[in-house]
Amino acid sequence: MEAKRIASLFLLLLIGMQMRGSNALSMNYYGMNCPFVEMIVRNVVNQALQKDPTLAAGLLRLHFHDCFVQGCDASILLDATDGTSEKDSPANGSVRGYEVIDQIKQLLEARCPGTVSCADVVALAARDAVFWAGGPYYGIMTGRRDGTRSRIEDTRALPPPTLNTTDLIDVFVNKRGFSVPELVALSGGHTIGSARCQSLKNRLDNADPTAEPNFLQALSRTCSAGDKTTVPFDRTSTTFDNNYFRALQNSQGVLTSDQTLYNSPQTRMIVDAYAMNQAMFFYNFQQGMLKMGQLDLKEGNQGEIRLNCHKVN
Ligand code: HEM
Ligand SMILES: *[C@@H]1O[C@H](CO)[C@@H](O)[C@H](O)[C@H]1NC(C)=O
Ligand SMILES: CC(=O)N[C@H]1CO[C@H](CO)[C@@H](O)[C@@H]1O
Repeated sequence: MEAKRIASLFLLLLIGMQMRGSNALSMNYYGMNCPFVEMIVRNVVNQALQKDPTLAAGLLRLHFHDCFVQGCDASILLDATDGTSEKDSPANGSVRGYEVIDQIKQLLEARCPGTVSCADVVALAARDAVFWAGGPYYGIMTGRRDGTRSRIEDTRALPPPTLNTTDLIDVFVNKRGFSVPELVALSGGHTIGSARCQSLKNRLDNADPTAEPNFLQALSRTCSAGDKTTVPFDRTSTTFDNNYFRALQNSQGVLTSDQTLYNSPQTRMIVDAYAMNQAMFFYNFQQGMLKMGQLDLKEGNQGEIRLNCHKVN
């Protein structure tokens, strides 16, 4: 009897160690030392989005660009005096929401100094922004640690908007371990926000045949105002819904990397499924976000809890 008890205790211990994994993220990581962290993040995000609903897209993109470069370590937030940090890269041009992260971090440092990482703030803010815009709510693990490296050349890891499905599958599936349905769902992040004309220039210059002609003409007209002019990704660009996929079905995707998902046999059926079934899109988006939020995390005690998100301690 006793031996059996000890064996099952041992088993529980093993499972516990397994669940903590190599990078020690967990649910409610700050439960003991900063119990109100999620409430503080949510309040600041909600207030900021009430003032400017378009910032939801900024906060979501911030998390994506953080995680795809050197892992989710807030490296995108670091400033360089000589213009050579990640945020100085053209790939990060138009990334928005930095001031919301700053405001959250300031409140957190007052409440529980030196406790909550900037990378966790970015992850939580993205989650809350998606929910605020009408998307799915999902619990996320915390305990990320902040990195100390932020180099402009590392942003090569970010996919350019000219990629076709084959290349997107290489970046997301072969290199990062996402499933193809997760790749399509994550691209559905473009259900909120907008792109600058410079990001879709390639389509106008070549009169992209995969774009619906009237739509392309409208884009050209809008973009005659200049490269910095913005174009919404879909009709409801502050609402997180599945209209993005309907737009793709109508050949009204904004970027090459959007429309290609409908025009390629590997992903067309998935676009159709999400256009028909929003719950399926939400579920796979959530799965993809959970995976994205754990890309290349710092092991053990590597990294730090940055006191000011703009600079290393
Ligand atoms: C699949 C590969 C992807 C490519 C090639 C791509 C590319 C782009 C580009 C070029 C822009 C417009 C930037 C500008 O011109 O201002 C953009 C915006 C955006 N991206 Fe992506 N993206 C990708 C995946 C993702 C993912 C995975 C997410 C998040 C889950 C995401 C979220 C966003 C959001 C929310 C915006 C709008 C930002 C705003 O309105 O400020 N993107 N993306
Ligand atoms: C995708 O683009 C690459 C170039 O980046 C090209 O070599 C490849 O043939 C394209 N694939 C398809 C299916 O168009
Ligand atoms: C926030 C920020 O620094 N963005 C920069 C991104 O890269 C472009 C192009 O190099 C800069 O002009 C932006 O200032």
